[in-house]
Amino acid sequence: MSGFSWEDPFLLNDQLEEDERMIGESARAFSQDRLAGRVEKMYMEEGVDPEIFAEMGEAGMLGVTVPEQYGGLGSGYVSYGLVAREVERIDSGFRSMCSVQSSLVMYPIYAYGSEEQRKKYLPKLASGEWIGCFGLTEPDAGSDPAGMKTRARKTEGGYVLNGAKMWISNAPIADVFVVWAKSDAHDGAIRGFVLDKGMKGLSAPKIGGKLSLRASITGEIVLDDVEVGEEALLPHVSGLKGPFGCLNRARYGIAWGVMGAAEDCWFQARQYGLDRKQFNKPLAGTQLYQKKLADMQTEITLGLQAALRVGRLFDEARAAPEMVSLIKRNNCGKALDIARTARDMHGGNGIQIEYKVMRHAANLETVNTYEGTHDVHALILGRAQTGLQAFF
Ligand code: TGC
Ligand code: FAD
Repeated sequence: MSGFSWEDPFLLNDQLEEDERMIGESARAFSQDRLAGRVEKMYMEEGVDPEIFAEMGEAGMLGVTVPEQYGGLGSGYVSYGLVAREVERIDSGFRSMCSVQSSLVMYPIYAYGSEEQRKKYLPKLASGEWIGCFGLTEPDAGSDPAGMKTRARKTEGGYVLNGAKMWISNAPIADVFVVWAKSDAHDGAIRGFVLDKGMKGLSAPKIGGKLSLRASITGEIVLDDVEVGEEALLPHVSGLKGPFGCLNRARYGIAWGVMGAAEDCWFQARQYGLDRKQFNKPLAGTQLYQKKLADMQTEITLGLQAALRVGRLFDEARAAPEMVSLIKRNNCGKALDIARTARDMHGGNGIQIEYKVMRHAANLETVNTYEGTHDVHALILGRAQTGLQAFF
């Protein structure tokens, strides 16, 4: 038998290719050196620092799976997951910025866009010079995006867009807006449009007062008779499978990301228990404390292994959306439990910003909800095994 590595029980690192390991290590160095020192202030002030996009771009962390000819890294889905894990180890809001840019803005432009759209947008999104956002959710259409009210009306040479999107990450600082609307020119099918900041009738007011994901800016998108040319339409996809194709990738990245946040909570809780004495002994020397640490270690180890498996299947083009639902749901739910437990294990100190665990727990409330809630993914998995849809 070989030795046991308590922080990497199944030797995940040994299962990575050399280039994946290097990308993961460089994402860790970037996140620790450039993000860790900024997060507390941003979180407390609900601040935003658009410069982070350019820094991430320079570090090669945007568009990890997009081919190099368009400014991406041309790497695989395991590498993308490893980047998400390292960024979310610092804060889910920073990972959100990354996921939206890479999976929800660059991916649809790459996969569904014209060559002109790819050349115009992808290099500047990859460098972080431009910031992107993705508008699917509406005030009255969240879990049920098919119920959206946003409309694209055909005109000579283009479209006029009207509607409102809600809860849109990055929107108030975005240069590029990927927006989904029902198009009357396509029998009411959902189509994607790429809009530029400054278009007449397009605005993106900030949503303030969030108690979660405070280091990531969120807004509405208001479309008031926004006129666009034919070149704004994403030509190569029609229907809900367009936005869902993007969500499959972002949800997959989240499954890795939340394990990073959970690892941070676990490591913090372990160290706190070793340092803190009550009843003349370290908290970590009590049975209840150790059971909690063992549960954290187990769930994180299994969650990372599952994410790696789905990443490998993604790279082989054999990943099914239901696999992504399974790991998004499991890993988010488990990470949220771990963060709440870590908060408890810190006692009163656990509510302080400097101990990080309550910030992670508050963030993970959002991550458990966006990109398909925990229960919506249960319904997707329930439908897949019974053949019966239980949404309505
Ligand atoms: P349904 O009948 O199931 O499907 C309609 C069409 O879509 C296709 N489809 C998929 N295609 C690819 N991948 C998937 N995962 C797909 N799921 C469905 C399907 O094949 C069908 O195609 P076609 O050609 O036959 O028409 O649709 P439904 O209306 O019954 O959907 C139900 C449900 C619950 C599965 C779905 O609506 C859902 O997943 N709801 C959750 C909504 C959601 O995830 N919103 C996310 C908004 S974006 C966001 O949160 C970003 S946060 C970013 C950050 O800050 O990190
Ligand atoms: P609802 O759909 O109203 O759900 C409320 C509750 O009802 C949930 O518990 C849900 O599980 C449950 N429920 C819903 N339907 C059923 C059913 N059929 N059976 C049983 N239970 C059900 N969206 C974007 O498009 N782009 C973004 O960039 C983006 N960023 C976000 C950032 C933040 C900070 C947040 C909070 C959200 C963001 N979202 C974004 C929106 C997010 O995807 C939605 O909030 C999410 O899909 C849930 O929709 P909803 O909030 O309308 O909740």
